[in-house]
Amino acid sequence: MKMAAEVRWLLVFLVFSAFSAVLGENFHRKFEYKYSFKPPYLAQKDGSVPFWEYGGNAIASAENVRVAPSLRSQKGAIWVKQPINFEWWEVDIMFRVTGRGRIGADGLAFWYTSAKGAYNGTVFGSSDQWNGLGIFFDSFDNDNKHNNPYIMAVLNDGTKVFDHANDGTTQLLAGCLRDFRNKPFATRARIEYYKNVLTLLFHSGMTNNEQDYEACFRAENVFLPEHGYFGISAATGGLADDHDVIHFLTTSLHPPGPSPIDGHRVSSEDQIKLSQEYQDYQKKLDQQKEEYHREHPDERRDKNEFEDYFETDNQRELRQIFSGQSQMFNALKELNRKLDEIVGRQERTLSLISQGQVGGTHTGMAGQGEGYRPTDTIRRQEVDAVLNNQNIIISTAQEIRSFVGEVNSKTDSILSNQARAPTAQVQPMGYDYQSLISEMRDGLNTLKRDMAQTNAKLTVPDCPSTNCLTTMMFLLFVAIQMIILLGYSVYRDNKEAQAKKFY
Ligand SMILES: [Ca+2]
Ligand SMILES: [Ca+2]
Repeated sequence: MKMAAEVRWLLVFLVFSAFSAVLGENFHRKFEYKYSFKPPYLAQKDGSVPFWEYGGNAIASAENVRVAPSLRSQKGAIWVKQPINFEWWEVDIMFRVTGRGRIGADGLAFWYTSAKGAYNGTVFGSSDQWNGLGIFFDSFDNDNKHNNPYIMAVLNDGTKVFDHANDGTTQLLAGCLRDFRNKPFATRARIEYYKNVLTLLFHSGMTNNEQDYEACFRAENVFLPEHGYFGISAATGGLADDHDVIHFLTTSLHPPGPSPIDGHRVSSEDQIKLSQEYQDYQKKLDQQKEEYHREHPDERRDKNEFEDYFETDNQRELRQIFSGQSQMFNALKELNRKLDEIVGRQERTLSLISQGQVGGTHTGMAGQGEGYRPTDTIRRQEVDAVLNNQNIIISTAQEIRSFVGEVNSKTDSILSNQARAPTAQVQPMGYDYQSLISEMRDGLNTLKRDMAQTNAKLTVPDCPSTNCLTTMMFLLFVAIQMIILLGYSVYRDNKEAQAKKFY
């Protein structure tokens, strides 16, 4: 029993750990500030971006990095100073590609390569024949297949030359058709590289909702060089867009489980260092502000402050249009979701019906679809027939019952008649008379026998051969007896009549 309990606990533990492993894609995340930039104060006063280097036609401001401005044939790039010291990562880039033309050029590129690329290269502003990953936001449709703007990932081992003429379609690992130009809000790309799976989520910039990322692609078995460099580049051609990167946020991803102890220590050290740096930076900034205010008159400051509160009619109109549009977009999205749900249900129902048709009409729930009508009609008819039959049976049974009752009563009467029959038949004469008659017959027989004996006695000794008592004499004797009896009875009747008269 003790063993069983232990086994049970082990099972519980195993199930629990399996469950947590399933849920356990919540790897450890760590924000890597040394591989990131973001506003405000993206660039310092001297124009440098901490931990980054930019060149070519790129310009960094406090709010963004204009990697390539909207002028013809511009090329620029920004590369991180240090190679990364972690294996898996996620990079979130917020950018805007804007231009007055209906078509723009050339595009923006995200890089993760074994070495830093150039600042004025031929592939979206940086080096060709790179070793690693390039993700291109290609605005211009070079191959004229009407499939741009396009987002694509291209892997290179340092040997391939990018196929600009075909927009890289012969080389791409994965991609998706997305319009990222001239959006009301900044567009975003979230690139994740974890356990050799590369995914790209894209935020269309149609809403201001932080959660509106959609999958662009997912590629497995992607092997990137270790300790590479992050970079962003952009280029313009005959047509030109502004290519602004607002933020570049890097997060290192660590597999679930106990996080490395030294990593923890380093991060806490880093935190202390970072907060120290931040405080220093803040102090410097405050000093600069004070100096600025001292140097410049108040009116200018006021003008700058109030600029934020005003908007032109066009701006207001646009803002209202955008807010209305984003509401419409949300409503449409909700509708789309519900429609999907309905379509799903319909398909499920259809599959059930087809199952029902294949498996016959009498398979429970499945038979209720197509088989409903004929089955029900037949059943109704059957029910009607059964009801009719039942009614007939009932009426027949009633008839039979009444008939049986009749028979019963008749039998009763017959039985009672039979029971009364002997009395009824013999009643006029009376039972006593019968026995009296038989007695009288017996008596007469006895009398005859006695008379015969007497005759024999009389004949043999005393009487002559002729009878002593003749028949005449006997009859006479009987007649006299009868007369006496009659006379008595007449006398008795008269006496009774007389007695009745007295009353
Ligand atoms: Ca192109
Ligand atoms: Ca194309």
